[in-house]
Formats: sequence, structure tokens, C-alpha cells
Amino acid sequence: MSRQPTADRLTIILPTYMEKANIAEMLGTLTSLYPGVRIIVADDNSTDGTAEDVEAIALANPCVSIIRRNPGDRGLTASVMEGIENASTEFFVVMDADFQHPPAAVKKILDKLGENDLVVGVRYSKMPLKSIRRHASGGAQTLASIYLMSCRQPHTHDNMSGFFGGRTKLFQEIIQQSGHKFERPGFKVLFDFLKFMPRNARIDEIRFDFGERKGGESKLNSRIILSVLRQCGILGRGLATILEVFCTSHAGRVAGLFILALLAVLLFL
Ligand SMILES: Nc1nc2c(ncn2[C@@H]2O[C@H](COP(=O)(O)OP(=O)(O)OP(=O)(O)O)[C@@H](O)[C@H]2O)c(=O)[nH]1
Ligand SMILES: [Mg+2]
Repeated sequence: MSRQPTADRLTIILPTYMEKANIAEMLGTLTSLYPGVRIIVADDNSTDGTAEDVEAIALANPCVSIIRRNPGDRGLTASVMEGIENASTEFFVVMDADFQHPPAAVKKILDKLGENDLVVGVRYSKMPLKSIRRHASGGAQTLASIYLMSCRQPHTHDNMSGFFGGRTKLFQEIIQQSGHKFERPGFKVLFDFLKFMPRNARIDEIRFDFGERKGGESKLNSRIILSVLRQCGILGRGLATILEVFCTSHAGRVAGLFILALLAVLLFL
């Protein structure tokens, strides 16, 4: 077997929710760039016709398949896990379906997989993100690195990246042994994998220009952002629960303001 991995040894996993605006173009781009590549779309019951578009394409191209996920288990992390569990090639790459991860950069990841267990796509510039999201993303990256270092686990320059590739067998073993500890509804599956990665795993990175979403809308919301905290042990989970109560309900916001006002009064008394 040659050392340089080729597209026929690769499965690309695309988690989707309401991506009708992008999915057909994404599948067309990937299949023409990488003839012979397998593609698994893990769709979370989109109601905009995403799954139907994939099914029509899969009829003409047996390398493309779809997982129509259990509606009771919605989650980007859960979808990626299921995609990896269903992959049968030696390597896989996970990427978004909205073109923020450039299809041409899959090759850069694939080229490095021959000598590595995990290759992470590191976002070069996060300029397409709004300023507040750039800061939140920087904070989450620091938090995750500190957490991983404290557990003596490997960390990377972009622990939150949704663009990464790995050796399928190793990742299937991690899911089998530790998948029950993953934050299934979360967005940051790479962080979960890093928490359970063998300490001697061979890890490399590629850099890529993080693009703008091509069509459709983002599904990120404050609850999902808080789920990053949930991935940081008991303390993180406790803090996330408290913040969720204060930030995501009207009564919680009122109670939060009341507590802040009380603290201010006590400080100035
Ligand atoms: N299966 C599944 N896929 C999802 C879910 N939420 C988002 N996705 C997909 O995951 C990828 C990333 O989602 P986005 O909404 O683009 O999130 P993001 O890239 O972090 O946010 P933006 O920068 O605002 O686009 C896309 O391919 C989505 O279709 C989900 O609940 N289930
Ligand atoms: Mg996106």
C-alpha cells in the first residue's frame, strides 16, 4: 500500500442541518475535485429538502450516502460521531457544508494523514466572524487549551475547528470507549476527541483561510456557545448550567439583574 493517501481511501463527512442552499454544489465540488472519494452526509432531519437533494445525487453516484438521523438525538457532535462510525475507509475528513471550509484544502489534510493520526485545519484568519464571535472563539480556544493541558492531553492551535481528518479505526475506538462522555448536542466535537486522544497520538495541522458562509443561515446560538463550557469537566458543567439559567430565560435575566443590583447596593453601602 502506498504511503501517500489517495481519495479512494477517504470518506468526507458532512454534518447538515437546513443546507439546501449549499449541499448540491458542495457535493458536486467534492466529487469533481476528489474522484472516488466516499461522502457521508449526516443530516439532522432538515425540513428544507437537504436530505431529498442528497438522495437524488446518491442515486446517480454510489459514493455518496446519507444518514437520516434520529430526531431525538439532534446535534452536530452526535452527527459527526455517527458519520465516523459509519465510515469504512482508512481515513476520514469532517467539514462544514456551507463552504466556510474550502473543499480544495481537503487535499492538504489528506496528504498529511499518511503520517499522522489526526490533522487539524487551523483557521488562518477569523475575519468573516463578527468581532464578538472572534473574541468568544479566542476565549474558547484558550479555555480548551488550559483544560486539555491540565488533563495532560494533546492540544492544537484550533481545538474548536470543525475541519479535521483522522484515522477512522482510531476514532471509532475512541467513540466506542468514551463516546458516552461526549457533549452530543454540542458544536465542538474535535475538543471532545482531543480529551480522549492517546497521549502519544501523532498530530499535525494545516492552515486555511476561513471563508464566508455561501448560502443559508448559521445555526449557532448562545445555548450552543455555552455547551463549550459543558465540555470542561464538572466545574464547566456547573458554570454552564448557572449561565444558562441567567442568560436564556426572561425570568433568569430578571433574576440576574436583580442580583447584580443587590451586589452594587451592598458594595456602595
Ligand atoms: N447534523 C447537524 N448538522 C448541523 C447542525 N447544526 C449545524 N449543522 C451543520 O454543521 C455545519 C456548521 O454549522 P454552521 O451553522 O455553519 O455553524 P458555524 O460554521 O459554526 O457558524 P457560522 O460561522 O455562523 O456559519 C454546517 O454544515 C451545518 O449544516 C445540527 O444540529 N445537526
Ligand atoms: Mg458555518
